[in-house]
Amino acid sequence: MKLLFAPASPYSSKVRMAARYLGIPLEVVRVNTAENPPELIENNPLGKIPTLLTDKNEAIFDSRAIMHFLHRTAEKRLYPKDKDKRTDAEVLEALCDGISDCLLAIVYERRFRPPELVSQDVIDRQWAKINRSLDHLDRNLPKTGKKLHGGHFALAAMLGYLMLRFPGEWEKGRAALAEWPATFAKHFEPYPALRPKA
Ligand SMILES: N[C@@H](CCC(=O)N[C@@H](CS)C(=O)NCC(=O)O)C(=O)O
Repeated sequence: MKLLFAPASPYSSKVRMAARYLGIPLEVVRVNTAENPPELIENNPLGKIPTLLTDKNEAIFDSRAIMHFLHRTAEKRLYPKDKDKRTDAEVLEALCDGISDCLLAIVYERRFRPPELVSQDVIDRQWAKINRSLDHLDRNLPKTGKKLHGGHFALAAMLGYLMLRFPGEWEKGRAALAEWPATFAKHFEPYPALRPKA
């Protein structure tokens, strides 16, 4: 299977980590979404990554659909069997992906608008959501051991994106959250290689 991805993308990082954890090999193809590459837009009209192309040449997106596809494909599980634990894992993933959405909105606001049109109000509104959510995570970190699930990978990818794009802007007063990536890396060795990178 082939994954259209970019190294800095938190959602791509999440999916790559999950596939590695499950032992599913992926051929990764780096794309630049800004250039609308034909292989991407012909398979995903949204032009977003990650997009997975299966061996039957079906296109699967977005990252959560890919995660659930990987869960159904693998022998090992990516989401807990217990219903309540599974809901907790899915909500954690939704929260972390939602934070990544806010972070990306800030990055795009600065990257794609002329400096005089960048809206500080838009950026502040996103930071308010991010700060509330990071405080919540700092108080409610998931139990992290050998058994990992989709929520762990979404959290690791989102924190990796924060470390890449916003170093020094989120750690203060959130010691537990700031220490979590090191704990995660002890249980998932490929983290340094697969976390979001420039
Ligand atoms: N909800 C989507 C979000 C994917 C997304 O926004 N990816 C970004 C890169 S990190 C992208 O493709 N941006 C290009 C664009 O929006 O045109 C998912 O979970 O896969």
